[in-house]
Amino acid sequence: MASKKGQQFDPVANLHEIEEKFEMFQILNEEGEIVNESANLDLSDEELVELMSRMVFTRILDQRSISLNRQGRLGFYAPTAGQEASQIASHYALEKEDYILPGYRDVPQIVWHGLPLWKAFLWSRGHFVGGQVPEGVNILAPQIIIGAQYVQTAGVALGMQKRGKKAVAVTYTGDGGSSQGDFYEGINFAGAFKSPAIFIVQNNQYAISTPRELQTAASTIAQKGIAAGLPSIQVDGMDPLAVYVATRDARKRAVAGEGPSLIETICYRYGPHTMAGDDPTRYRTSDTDSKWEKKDPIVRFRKYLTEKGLWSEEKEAEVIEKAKEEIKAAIKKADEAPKQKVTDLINIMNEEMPANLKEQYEIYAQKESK
Ligand SMILES: Cc1ncc(C[n+]2csc(CCOP(=O)(O)OP(=O)(O)O)c2C)c(N)n1
Repeated sequence: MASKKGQQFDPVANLHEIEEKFEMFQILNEEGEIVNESANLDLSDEELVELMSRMVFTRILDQRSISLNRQGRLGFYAPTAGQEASQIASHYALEKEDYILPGYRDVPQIVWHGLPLWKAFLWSRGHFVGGQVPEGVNILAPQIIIGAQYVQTAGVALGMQKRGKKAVAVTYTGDGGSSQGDFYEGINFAGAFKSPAIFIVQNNQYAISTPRELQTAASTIAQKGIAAGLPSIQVDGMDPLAVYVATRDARKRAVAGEGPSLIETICYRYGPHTMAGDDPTRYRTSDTDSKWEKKDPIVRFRKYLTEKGLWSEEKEAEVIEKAKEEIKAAIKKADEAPKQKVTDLINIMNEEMPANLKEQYEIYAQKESK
């Protein structure tokens, strides 16, 4: 094989050259210092404070959700601590008309997009009301099938494109999800149609117990987007400012008709995979945990904002207090929802009763009336 210049083309050197080009994008370092002045950060002081408040709220929501789960008051729960920058700062770059297609760990983003928290709690309990999204809140229910939301996002983005909407479809998966067929199909399809999508891979280092190193031979997950023709970036997922800017820019390109982008956020989940019983001490060491805790997104953002005179202990205490009250009110409202009945499920699933369900419906209606 000869190159244009008549030299031998070296596919191995070519691979290394491409991989080396992926540097992790960072704006705010672990000390809370701006290390990238050229990043064109456009957030006002109020917006910076709002972003921090949302991240603090989300950390408290995680702590409360874990304890509610342990008390048997929540069902399925996938912890989010450590991923606040990746989740909340990417969401902060979105607009209300954008569509979010979340995975099971992405409940905070859909709550901040408008899903009432009490409904999110009902979703966790498997209650159908949790899946009934209010009109005008552009989200799908969290996806449990790993990677499936990637193909769905390509479809939603194509639909928005065809309707001439100036909005994007945004989806999230983990590093494990990036090994699924659906991942490749989704990014490829959206790339081919230049659809307005943003594909975010939250590389939190583990897919349950499988470490990132065993997930793929590719040295970055971001580079997978290049094969599908997508502008792709690897971002410090513990840095809220870098995540915000990368998502903002991806959104701008998508809305301008320049097609989809891929963002890999390098982050860490502090807790277990879910509350269903995995034990992270069997696949991670406390050394690794503490190495990542030093990168904590809230700690570094707190340092930065405090230095700027925008944040204080009192302000944080206020946000925490308010979060606890909101969470308490939401779980109370979830508790007040009527117990779901089989007849409810049949009613909401069918506009007209199918003949084959009629008999069963009547049997259940009778049972439930007792
Ligand atoms: C198609 C499919 N295969 C397997 C599973 C079981 N499963 C649930 S979570 C998970 C790991 C996913 O890890 P990752 O994509 O990295 O996301 P994270 O949980 O770390 O956010 C697996 C394999 C599933 N839900 N769907």
